[in-house]
Amino acid sequence: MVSADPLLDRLRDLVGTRHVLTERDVCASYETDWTQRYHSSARAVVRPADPAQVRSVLACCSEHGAPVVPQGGNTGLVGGSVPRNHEVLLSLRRLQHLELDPIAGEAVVGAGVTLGAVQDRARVAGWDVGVDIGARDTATIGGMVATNAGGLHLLRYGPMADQVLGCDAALVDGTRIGHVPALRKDNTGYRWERILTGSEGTLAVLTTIHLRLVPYLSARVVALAALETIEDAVRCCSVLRRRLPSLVALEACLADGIDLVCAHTALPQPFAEGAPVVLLAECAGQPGEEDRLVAALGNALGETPEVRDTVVASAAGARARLWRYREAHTEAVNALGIPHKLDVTLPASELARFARDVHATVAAHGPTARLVMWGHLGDGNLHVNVIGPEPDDTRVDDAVLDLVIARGGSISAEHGIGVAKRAALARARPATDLAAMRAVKQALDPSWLLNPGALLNQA
Ligand code: 2HG
Ligand code: ZN
Repeated sequence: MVSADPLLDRLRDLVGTRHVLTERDVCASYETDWTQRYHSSARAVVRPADPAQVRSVLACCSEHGAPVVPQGGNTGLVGGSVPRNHEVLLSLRRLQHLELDPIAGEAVVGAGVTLGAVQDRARVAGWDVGVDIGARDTATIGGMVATNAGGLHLLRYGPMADQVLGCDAALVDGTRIGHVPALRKDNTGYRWERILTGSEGTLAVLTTIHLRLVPYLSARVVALAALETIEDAVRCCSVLRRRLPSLVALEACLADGIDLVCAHTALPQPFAEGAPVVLLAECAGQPGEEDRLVAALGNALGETPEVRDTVVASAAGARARLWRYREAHTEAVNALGIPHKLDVTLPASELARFARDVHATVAAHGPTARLVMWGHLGDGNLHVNVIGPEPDDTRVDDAVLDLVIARGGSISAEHGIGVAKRAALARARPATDLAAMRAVKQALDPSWLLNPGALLNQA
């Protein structure tokens, strides 16, 4: 067969014909992001089997001057993992190496392994991954490190950056950097895992990650608390954080989001009286500690004057039902249309004022602009979702992000910058910071072939 694209012929030699995809229907799921807001066709989807093949693919693309977009589970929400200008899409999903060291409490994981797969393996051995996210069964460890995912347990264990002990990665020309397995203490110069975490595939391609694990706390108790205002919820979070060493999650939903989830999932309202703000708190401990956790969480909530009502669950099914009110927000919003997703952090002292003012900011974009907001309140992280404005109309995004900047917040808490927030980054970080970031990019990827257009622009 005569091919019109010599690069693809070389890539077929490297990874096998079956793993260089060009048929439009087969490529479609790699080319559109989870929100459906970002999509474009790839030159090809290339699926290397292991780190050595990743390095060869990159070397080959470099020789041809071909830009490459790395991709894990494609659960990103900022357009950072899909093509934008006919790039080669480098899918890391076949990197499935998974090795657990139950004595050290560590795991060496291929970039394409899902979080759920690591959780399953670790839990059997009494360990767990410190970060948990709703997309656990699709999101890959490589993608989570590349975007420094935060998730549901950040207040206890920190983001992905705090879980990564080391990494193996490939520079754009195929050079291998980093080393796995890594040592917990190792001060021998630049730590690549630190530099690459959160770099969104713009500096190198992560192939293997060495993770620290945390003890698996299988005894869990979840409570929903009904509150009147965000101010009350912020105060309640502070009390719970001080009083409950077993606390692992503090999430907040608002009444309109709960209504939407109930309509979407057919769940009943969690509180007969309704509640303007619903706080979800989860505590975790060793097996046998359930009663103690129920009592501790119940007492802490009971002694918090702002709390109007509570529902507490410790059995697995009942806990999952309570979590569903929170975790179903993303899918319920997606069912309304293509959302504008603004994942932001505010200082605790500004959360309530921001949550009030953002309604007016969104309403200014027309009567059809609908705001649904929820988030990881214990971390000051709100997920502002707006449905209504056209996907490529960025005015509402700019207005919300400018409000965040004015209140001393961050325009990206845990989803990254991608292409969605690249322009706003220039307003959020000083020009000197951006110039230094560009210098690092230029040094590692002189032709700007890795994930071009994501995070930074070349100008
Ligand atoms: C979550 O916390 C995720 O549910 C997704 O970060 C947030 O869909 C969103 O906006
Ligand atoms: Zn989140």
